[in-house]
Amino acid sequence: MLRVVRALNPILFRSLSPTGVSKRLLGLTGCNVLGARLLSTASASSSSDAATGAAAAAAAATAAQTTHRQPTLAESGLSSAEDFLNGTNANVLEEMYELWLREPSKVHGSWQAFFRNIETGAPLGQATSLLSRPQRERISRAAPSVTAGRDVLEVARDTVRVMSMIRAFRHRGHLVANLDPLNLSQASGHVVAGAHEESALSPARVRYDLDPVSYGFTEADMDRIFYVGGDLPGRPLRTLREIHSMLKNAYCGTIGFEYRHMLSKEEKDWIASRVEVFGPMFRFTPEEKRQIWNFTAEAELFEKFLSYKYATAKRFGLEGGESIIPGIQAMLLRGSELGIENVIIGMPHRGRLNVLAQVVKKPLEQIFHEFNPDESRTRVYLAGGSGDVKYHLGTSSDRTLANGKQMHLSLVANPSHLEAVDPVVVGKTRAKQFFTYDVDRRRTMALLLHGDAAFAGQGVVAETLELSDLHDYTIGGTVHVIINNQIGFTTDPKHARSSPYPTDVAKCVGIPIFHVNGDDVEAVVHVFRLAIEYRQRFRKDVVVDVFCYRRHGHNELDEPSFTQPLMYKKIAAHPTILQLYTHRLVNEQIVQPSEVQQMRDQHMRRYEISFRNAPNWKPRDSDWLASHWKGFKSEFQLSPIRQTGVDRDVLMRVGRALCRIPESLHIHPHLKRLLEHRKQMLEGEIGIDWALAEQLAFGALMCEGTHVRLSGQDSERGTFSQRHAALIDQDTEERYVPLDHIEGDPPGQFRVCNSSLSEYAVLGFEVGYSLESPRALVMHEAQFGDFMNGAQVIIDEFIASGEKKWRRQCGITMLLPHSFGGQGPDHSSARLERFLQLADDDPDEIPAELGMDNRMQIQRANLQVVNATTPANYFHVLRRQIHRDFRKPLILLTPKELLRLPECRSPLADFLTGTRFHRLIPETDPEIATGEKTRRLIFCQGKVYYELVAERKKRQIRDVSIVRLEQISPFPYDRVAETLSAYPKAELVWCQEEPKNAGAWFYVQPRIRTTLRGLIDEAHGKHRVVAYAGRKPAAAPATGIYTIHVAEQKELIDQALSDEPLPVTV
Ligand SMILES: Cc1ncc(C[n+]2csc(CCOP(=O)(O)OP(=O)(O)O)c2C)c(N)n1
Ligand SMILES: [Mg+2]
Repeated sequence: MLRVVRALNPILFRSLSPTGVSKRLLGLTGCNVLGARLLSTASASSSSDAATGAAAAAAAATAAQTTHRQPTLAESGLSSAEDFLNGTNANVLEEMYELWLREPSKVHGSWQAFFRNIETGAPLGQATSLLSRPQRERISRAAPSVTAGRDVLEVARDTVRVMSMIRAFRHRGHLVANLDPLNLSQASGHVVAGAHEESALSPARVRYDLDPVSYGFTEADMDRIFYVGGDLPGRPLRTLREIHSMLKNAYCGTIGFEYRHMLSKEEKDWIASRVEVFGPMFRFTPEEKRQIWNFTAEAELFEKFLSYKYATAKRFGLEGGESIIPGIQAMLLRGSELGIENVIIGMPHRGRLNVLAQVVKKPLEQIFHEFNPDESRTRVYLAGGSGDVKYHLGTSSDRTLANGKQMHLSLVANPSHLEAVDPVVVGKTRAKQFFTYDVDRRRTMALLLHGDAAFAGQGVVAETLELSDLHDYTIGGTVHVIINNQIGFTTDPKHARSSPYPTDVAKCVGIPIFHVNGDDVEAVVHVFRLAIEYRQRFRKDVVVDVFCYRRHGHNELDEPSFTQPLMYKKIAAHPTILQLYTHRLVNEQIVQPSEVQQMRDQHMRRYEISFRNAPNWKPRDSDWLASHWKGFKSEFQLSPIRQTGVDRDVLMRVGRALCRIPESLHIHPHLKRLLEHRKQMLEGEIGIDWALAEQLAFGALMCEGTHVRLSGQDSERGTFSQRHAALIDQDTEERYVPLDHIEGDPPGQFRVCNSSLSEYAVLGFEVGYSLESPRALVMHEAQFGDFMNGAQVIIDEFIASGEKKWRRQCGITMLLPHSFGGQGPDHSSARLERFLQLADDDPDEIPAELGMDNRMQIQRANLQVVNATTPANYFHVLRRQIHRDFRKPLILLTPKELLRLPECRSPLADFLTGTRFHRLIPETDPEIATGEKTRRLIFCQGKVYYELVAERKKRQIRDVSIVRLEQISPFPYDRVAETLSAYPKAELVWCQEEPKNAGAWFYVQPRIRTTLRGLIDEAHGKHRVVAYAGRKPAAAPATGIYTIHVAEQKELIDQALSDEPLPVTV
């Protein structure tokens, strides 16, 4: 309240000269306001307080009735010794106060008490309630007579109406802000979708809401003063005209602030304090204006230059939206002052070349070269990859900004799939924050640019936003920029979204949205600065929606008038942003007309020089594997195969942490048994199971300095209640992560996190995380493998093809529960076939080098698909991801039934130094016939192996060998060849539980055939063929009827173990 008094003192009593005051108070306003204020505060207090407050308000309101000049203290006939209740006039009040300040004893005791209370910070209403009892009693005696008057109610009503008007501007002012540079008809659906005439969003309706007339005010009220202290910044007493004009400027100018949906009062107040400014909201120095002008020119002329030089090329130019470039530049500069050192950028096609050139400072020579690539040089650059179109490529750079600060910028490569890069950028940002100890996330930020249609339409936008405030996924805020050109290809907003703005989806996480007219480049710069200030202060996402237009068609070769003839007529007649701004600065005499051409020539010359040098551009080595990736091998440099076994002491150290919990932690009794069980496994009494093997792998990697991150729905406990990587106290729900308590504080950190219920964004996030540094084992786990097709875009575009397109390695590991246990069509299959179909190893060609010393098969492949059938092999394949000098995506099918199968255990010895991953596990039963005595050789993968073995044992079959393909892709030709040679007379069978049109059959069949062809002679079975035992083709991955599942499973096992040879289709 001190604030109110402080504000009130100079303004109400000092700053207004008596004449000024009397002018203002003509119509009785000061006391009106004071009265209303007293009334409003009193209404919230106790009844006796209310009476006092109301009395004072009524007194003020009575004065408000006077329509002529108010008397001074001398004229009033009042003496300074006048009792409190009789002081009803603003001038008198003012003079009384002045007098009290000079000589307190000269005013009546009641006034002394009142002013004292005000000065000590009492709210206005309470200021009277703090009077002495007799004073209050006199007030209450007087109250009935004055409160009965209707003026009191009018005062209260008018004040409430002013507040309602303020509220209307805050909530809805943006709907009639001057946002659209083209001023398209809103009813046509170009600007605010759904804003047709009858709707509540129609501009006419909104404008009426914002008009004082709609609150019952007339022109005569416009100069009345209202008390708005605490509600609006600046002087607490304002005329209605001032209030209305300030609100109009603030909310209906070229910026539309949409933020009242936010829940945090602190954040809303912060924004309001920056928006509701009496006077110009932003003012730039002449130097700043010239800088903005220069950036605008750079952006516009760059597009012009490209259009001259490459008239027939698609570049998805920025024309119409160039002001985002000065906006981003200003944001970086302001960000650097606020601590930002790294910016990771993701963006679509629109304006990408411009951002690359002006913001990321990708060498112009390289950009121009990519328009006209020299084939042989490009092949070198691609280093065996397939490359991508120029507007998908990423890059990074270190810039020195105008203020001398350094900033690292990286633009992440992306596919055509709009918005798919969003979670990837966010994950990469999180990883960078982790590896640079950016604990409060103020040094590294993400900047995501979006198209208006894509932002509204693509679900991954919402999924990514939902990650923004989650403990294990937050990055302390992303700045989102929408290049809102009011069109998506050929589709108008009214057909592209149901929400008024493209940005409405961002409201789901309660973040501010700043809409801005892209033609007002200064407003754009202001808003970008505000956005970064908000991000740095509150560490949350923020959206800048730049309303602009697309000067050409979707690309420069497209004809936009086929579909938007009226819009494009307007665009053709519309001056460019640079023209508009130049005109403005010339008018303001900040730019001389003679400089305009000079500046243009200067930029064009610079572009021309780079253009001429473009043919000489050579790729830099540093482009390939930068920063954390130094020393990692490309597919042309051998990375030796290493053992992945671990010293017993290390395993025991990890094991102790896994089995020991503090006494103070009260865990569920079942978990106590689980820990006991794990102890027995480590002591060698029983074999090690899947879940323990996994955590031993994690712990051992941590001891070696690797950061281990596992994220997915329910990953802490594990879908099948097998993992329990975090233990929960039964009394307090405190979370205890055993791997955080390995003795000796290992250098690698462990993070296991339950994710939001998203596959697309969460997998994208983890891919981004794994792109940042090779020094982490980053795993994403699907709750069931079936659900991963929700992330198919990430799988196809980043995991399967990212390295080949963009020359960036990625070691993401996907854990996909997969097996046919009768749980129905959607809890059985991780769609193994999809991953195998994406694998790029050649089915018809056996790699030349497959020895331990020269094998580079995985290095050259695009991904690995593994289904380990033993805990030890699982342990080793996880460790192998890190124990190599390259990174490669690993698709790991993981078990369900095997998690608790006693046969699926591995002895401790299989984890120790000297052991490693086996791509193929041969027959292990010594009782089974070998060599020529083997009648049938079954190849299989996954859980069905255990079922085959159990049935073979039951039937006492000894002449059928069963071999497991653990690494399905790249296909282990050498190990399969060895096996085939070892059983020269055996009939070959591939057995799988997946339907025939799924699983691995289509993938292994040609490769087994190729392997057989490669065998040296007939004796080794050169012309043998492989038969199929398994389910028939099916539309759904599995049946929903358990009994049918059982019957099918029995049938395929029967086929595989049948006495008669199986039919072969070649
Ligand atoms: C997921 C996806 N679907 C469809 C497309 C095809 N496509 C390319 S650009 C485009 C229009 C995008 O409109 P907008 O997001 O407004 O960006 P603008 O081109 O207007 O800048 C479409 C539909 C795509 N690239 N990605
Ligand atoms: Mg668009």
